[in-house]
Amino acid sequence: MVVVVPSPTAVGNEKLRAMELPVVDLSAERSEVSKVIVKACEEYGFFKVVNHGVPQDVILKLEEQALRFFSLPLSEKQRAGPADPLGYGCKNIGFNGDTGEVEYLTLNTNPLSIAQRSTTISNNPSKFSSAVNGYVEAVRELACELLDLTAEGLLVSDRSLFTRLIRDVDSDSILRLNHYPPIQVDSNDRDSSPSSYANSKVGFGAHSDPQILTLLRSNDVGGLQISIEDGVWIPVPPDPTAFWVNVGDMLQAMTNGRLVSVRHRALTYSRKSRMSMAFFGAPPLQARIAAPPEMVAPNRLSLYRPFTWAEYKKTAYSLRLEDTRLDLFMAC
Ligand code: GA4
Repeated sequence: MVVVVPSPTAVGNEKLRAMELPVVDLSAERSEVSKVIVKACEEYGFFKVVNHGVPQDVILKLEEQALRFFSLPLSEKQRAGPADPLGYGCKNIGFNGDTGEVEYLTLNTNPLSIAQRSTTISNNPSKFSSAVNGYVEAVRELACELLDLTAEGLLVSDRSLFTRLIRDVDSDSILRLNHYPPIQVDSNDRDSSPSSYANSKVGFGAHSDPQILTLLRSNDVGGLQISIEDGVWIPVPPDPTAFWVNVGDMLQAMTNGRLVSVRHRALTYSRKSRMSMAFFGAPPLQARIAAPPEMVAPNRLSLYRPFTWAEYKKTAYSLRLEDTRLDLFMAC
């Protein structure tokens, strides 16, 4: 059940609202789970998954490799950069001047590409690739399970409509490892508790994810926020045992706007580093994105024109992080 606690607090010009976010328990009865997923994706475009089945050791192996990489001196990390958009990036996001208090490593999820990149990332490339491959396989399975359940809940007759795109060998899915450094606090500054957000900085600015579905896992440091109403931000409490899932632009387009691609951002306000790993499930570049007949009706006409993922991705990279992009693909 989703309980809304309306307790807005002003932070600058924005409001923060404590809210209980939807939780999907994958050990529950299947038809019930598919209903909860659809409701969460319609109302929030966002939910938490528990009992997800991704083995803890698979997660910890990748976390250890990520920590090892981010602890290297900058000059060594830069061997894996600059992000083009794959590779190591520090503070610069995209190609149009966006910046944030973050460093990251973005990888294509194809094992061959991972093997090649690993040589610039680690002095034990096979250990690094094996940690990434193990994580990607497990998380891709979870993404597909969630998308199959979504198709069931939406009563889409082609149940593997979404999953097929992510399972395709040419899928453009990516894995992103993020490191948000701790905030620098003056020793006299007592007001640095997370609750005050006094020293918060933007780690990764407001945006929606262009892909189909994102699965995010972070350590026990908070910072993620979602927005379902303009100017109102809902803090997402950290939970290293769970995955946070968000609907991406492609799923919004393929459901003809029924499921919503949620705007989110990451702030840094902690004395501890925040580490997150995000799997972005994406279609192959040439895949045609269009809503299936079940998502369109006389009283719900097609909102978007058909397009390819390559076309959409190119548009996303031509714009700023916070820009809305799906509007540019509206049907006339
Ligand atoms: C947001 C989701 C993923 O992190 C990402 C990001 C990408 C990048 O950082 O290179 C983008 C951003 C993301 C959205 C719009 C474009 C592309 C930066 C940017 C300004 C890797 C992705 O696919 O889109």
